[in-house]
Amino acid sequence: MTSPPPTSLGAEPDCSIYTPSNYGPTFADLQMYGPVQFEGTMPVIVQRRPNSLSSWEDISSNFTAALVDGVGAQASLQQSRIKVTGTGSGLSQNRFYGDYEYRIIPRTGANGLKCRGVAGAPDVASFEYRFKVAYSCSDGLLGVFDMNHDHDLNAGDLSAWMSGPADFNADGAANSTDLRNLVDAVVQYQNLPQ
Ligand SMILES: [Ca+2]
Ligand SMILES: [Ca+2]
Repeated sequence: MTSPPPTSLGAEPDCSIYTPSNYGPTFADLQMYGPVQFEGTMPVIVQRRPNSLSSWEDISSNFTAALVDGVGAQASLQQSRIKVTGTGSGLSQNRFYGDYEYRIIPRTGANGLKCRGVAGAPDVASFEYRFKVAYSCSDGLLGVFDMNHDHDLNAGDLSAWMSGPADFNADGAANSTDLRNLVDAVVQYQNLPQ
């Protein structure tokens, strides 16, 4: 996985490049700020959608989660990382399949993600990890921001947004923040090597 400059998508911007020959990563690692614990097999919810105009599809049943130690700068944080691995059947079910946008959010309640070593083991603070698995960075940007579906990102998409504003960062409001995300995406797209 390579990490080109982030898009302005969501709270956790990311742009991952995968080639058609490997279809997407089979797991995602989520490093927490401290040790965590959970009951059951899936303390997070995994959702995907083909583009920003589509509804999220819950695909949590295609994945299982394991608790692992931190690595690198977080090596001292034991049992602080959640490894979410695809276990479904078939290429589009056993991995983070290409050309979808994903989001991972913690469950709450009995099978939720809890703070380990904290009195009462409360739920972790809510978070939303979002990423797009695309065959190229340009495709990733197009998939989310190509408002007028002409396979280009330019001023036409800004006009289309003005006519029908979209909520890119999923905060429930289509407003100037989303417009700024779109402008950033247009600039980034125009600057990509062609
Ligand atoms: Ca367009
Ligand atoms: Ca918004």
